[in-house]
Amino acid sequence: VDTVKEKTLAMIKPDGVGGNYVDIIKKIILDSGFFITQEMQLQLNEDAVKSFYAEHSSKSFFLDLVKYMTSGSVLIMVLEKENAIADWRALIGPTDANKAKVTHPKSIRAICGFNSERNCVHGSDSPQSAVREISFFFEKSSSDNSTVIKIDSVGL
Ligand code: DGI
Repeated sequence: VDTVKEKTLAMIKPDGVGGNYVDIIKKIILDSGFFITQEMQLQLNEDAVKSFYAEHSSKSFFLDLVKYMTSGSVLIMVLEKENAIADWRALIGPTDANKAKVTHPKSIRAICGFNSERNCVHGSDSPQSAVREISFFFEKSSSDNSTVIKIDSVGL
């Protein structure tokens, strides 16, 4: 039986990049059997975050989330392996890092997250989200890249 590789979008958020967690997170990713097929460090601006998190625009925490996500650079990665979407979600743990520390102490959010907002990492939550989020960062036409400021781009 052929194994079908799946892609998901992973992001190390500003507290992860700023807190020097990039190397440890990448080690966990590679040790867990994922391939990092694309990566790019970015400084997101407000429009980019509002568009990326549009489904949360009516939430009370939305403006705080925008402020946090624009507070420093992020590292965006495309991860590839069989069952990548669900496996990456399992590896990062629950949204609330405080809960993660109790219920999933080995999860990435338990290791480097702070609370339900500053939770260190992102992962696509469904196949539809993965397609949308990967194309949000990596497959835009060059005339439509005004929402993010690219710091460094590495195609692995
Ligand atoms: O898919 P997740 O990142 O696990 O969670 P989500 O899609 O429900 O929420 C997206 C992000 O919004 C989450 O990573 C951090 C932020 N967020 C979610 N719930 C809360 C929140 N921020 C605050 N301040 N309070 C919340 O309850």
